[in-house]
Amino acid sequence: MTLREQVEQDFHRRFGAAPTAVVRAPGRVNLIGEHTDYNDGFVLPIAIDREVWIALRPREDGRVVVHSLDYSASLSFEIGPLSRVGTEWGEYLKGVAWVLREAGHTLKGWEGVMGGNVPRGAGLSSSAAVELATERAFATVSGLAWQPATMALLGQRVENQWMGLHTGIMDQMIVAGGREGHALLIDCRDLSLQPVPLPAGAVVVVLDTGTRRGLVDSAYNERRSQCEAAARFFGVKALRDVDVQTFTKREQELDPLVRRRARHVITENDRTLRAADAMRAGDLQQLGRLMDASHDSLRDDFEVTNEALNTIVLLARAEPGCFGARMTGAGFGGCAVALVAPGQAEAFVQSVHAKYTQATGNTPQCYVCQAAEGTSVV
Ligand code: GAF
Repeated sequence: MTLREQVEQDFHRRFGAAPTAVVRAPGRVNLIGEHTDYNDGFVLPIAIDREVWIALRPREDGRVVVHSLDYSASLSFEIGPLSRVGTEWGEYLKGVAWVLREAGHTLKGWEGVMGGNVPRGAGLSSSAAVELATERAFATVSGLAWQPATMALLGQRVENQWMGLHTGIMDQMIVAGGREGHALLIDCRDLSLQPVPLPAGAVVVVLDTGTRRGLVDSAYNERRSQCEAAARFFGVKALRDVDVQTFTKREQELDPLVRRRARHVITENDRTLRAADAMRAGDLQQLGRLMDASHDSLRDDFEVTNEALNTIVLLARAEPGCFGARMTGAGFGGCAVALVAPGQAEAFVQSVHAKYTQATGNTPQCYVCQAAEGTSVV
């Protein structure tokens, strides 16, 4: 049974009728442009065919009642002044109600069933998928206009101000605005998007190391502060405003740690723009080389990889048909992404799975994914 069928069936069982709407929001894999979004830089993610689904219908009493299939738990709250009580899954839904009201919207209540298959804490944006699916549910029952960038910014506010995580805008932008069959080159300063078709000569393979990040928030915030220190040194608003040449001229004046952090971001922005060009030109060798260089920079300069990510990336690169591989998302665990020739993808997945299991004792999840459409009502 598909996820859609599961949430619809469970809805029927709980509420005694068919849902009046079904909404979905995808997870994402970032192909390149890591830790650049909060530096006003460039990213090149795809929305993937791993999703969060909600089957729902409006309620007349101003309450939201949701059952989560994944947590086998229900949540019920009244739309009105809300307070945050923890970090549970339900806080994302309450946070969305809070942010939409803060933005001046009048919300109607609804009841629904939610289920998803975006692995949690794996760097595939399961939380942005929950945020955007919930926004779409509220928008559907309350008649709100759906403008992806506006909704992405509100989703980011939930993350930043309700959940207390100081993340950038990439995840919500791609989850809201993804295009089937395309990556999106996103300018994280002005939020403009350029869809770039995925070349037919490659498929995207997710390699989940099975390791999960710990203590990421503090390490993530520390990286942000180091980037801000570097921007102050160069006298610019964000590292986006420093090009590779300017950096090379003055890098010796920087504190060595801040220098490495800045070098990653500045070269990564450059790689991301070149990667989009390579993708447009169908130059998969070049795209793969840039992905490899991105990983090495995240490992050596930005220091956000772990042993498992470094191992799976090296194993992937050694396989026939692999153009390039790198970690994806915030790092410190979770997933890598590889670009692989379609005819060799099956053998690639089997071989990386076996070799990684043997090398680390961890069982990875390796699968080909498709570039999916952003958040939608079906
Ligand atoms: C996480 C954050 F949520 C994003 O905003 C981004 O910074 C990413 O890490 C690193 O590129 O997914």
